[in-house]
Amino acid sequence: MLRRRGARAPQTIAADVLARHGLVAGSAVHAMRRSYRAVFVSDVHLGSRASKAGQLLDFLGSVECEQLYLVGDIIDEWKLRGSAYWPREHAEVLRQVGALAAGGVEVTYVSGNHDASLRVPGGRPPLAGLRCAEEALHRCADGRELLVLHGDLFDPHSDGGSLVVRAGEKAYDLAMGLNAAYNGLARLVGAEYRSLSLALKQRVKEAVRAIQRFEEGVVSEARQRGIDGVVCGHIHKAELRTVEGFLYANDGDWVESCTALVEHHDGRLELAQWREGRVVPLEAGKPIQAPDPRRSVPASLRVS
Ligand SMILES: [Mn+2]
Repeated sequence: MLRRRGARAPQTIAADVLARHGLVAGSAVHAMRRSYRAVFVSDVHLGSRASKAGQLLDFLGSVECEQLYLVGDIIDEWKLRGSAYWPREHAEVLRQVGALAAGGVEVTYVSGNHDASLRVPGGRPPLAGLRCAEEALHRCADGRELLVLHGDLFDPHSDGGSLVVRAGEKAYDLAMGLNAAYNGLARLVGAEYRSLSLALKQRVKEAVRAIQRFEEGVVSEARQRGIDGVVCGHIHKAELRTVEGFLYANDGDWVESCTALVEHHDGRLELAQWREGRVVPLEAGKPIQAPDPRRSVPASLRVS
């Protein structure tokens, strides 16, 4: 099937081509990139087939920042244990992160439950030049102090990959899909379908409760430490809001939603999504659209 090309901003593509041929000064290309003070990404799950590593490469290639936080589950050790799946794009993400660190970006890799080997004392960072930690403290340009951690410690099911939450979300999608057809079906076949729908609703309730408990746990940690809020990942649900006066920021994931948390140079925080070949700021509280199923820029035009 033919796919629409050129969804990425044309001037960016042109700049890439010109830069590749040495026809544009580096600073001119820089000027076309979105510039942030800090960028937070998590849950990339490199080594798993679901990882949207290619989209992350495009995203990283179109932004510049002073600090990059990798907020856990960047490498999926659980998957790597059972398979040898490691395509070029996955290696390329680590290479690109290394290049950013070498270029002066302060890169902090906060470990998650899927890359917990980094938590072992003396665990070796996957790349030279990265700061590796279980958690980090980020000071925003406006003075706010945020605890940066993956978040699995607040999920009682994290040893199973937060199955309750994910299964619940799938059930929610299914329930919503069924809902449209439900009334007709129920009339046709009766009580069995009615009880199926009730079971699904129960799963959705459980998932919503699990997410609430997670958010409450994370926020109470900020309260106990006397800081302004938390940046986390883990549950694959991007969010940016204030809970009882504390900031709850979740940078989402690069398995489904292709989202990141960004800090502007004045300290303002924002959620962003890589969609249609560009960075799209997300409005707080609005549902997040599905991202592109595949990379949107032809390989020949990508920044290397
Ligand atoms: Mn996780």
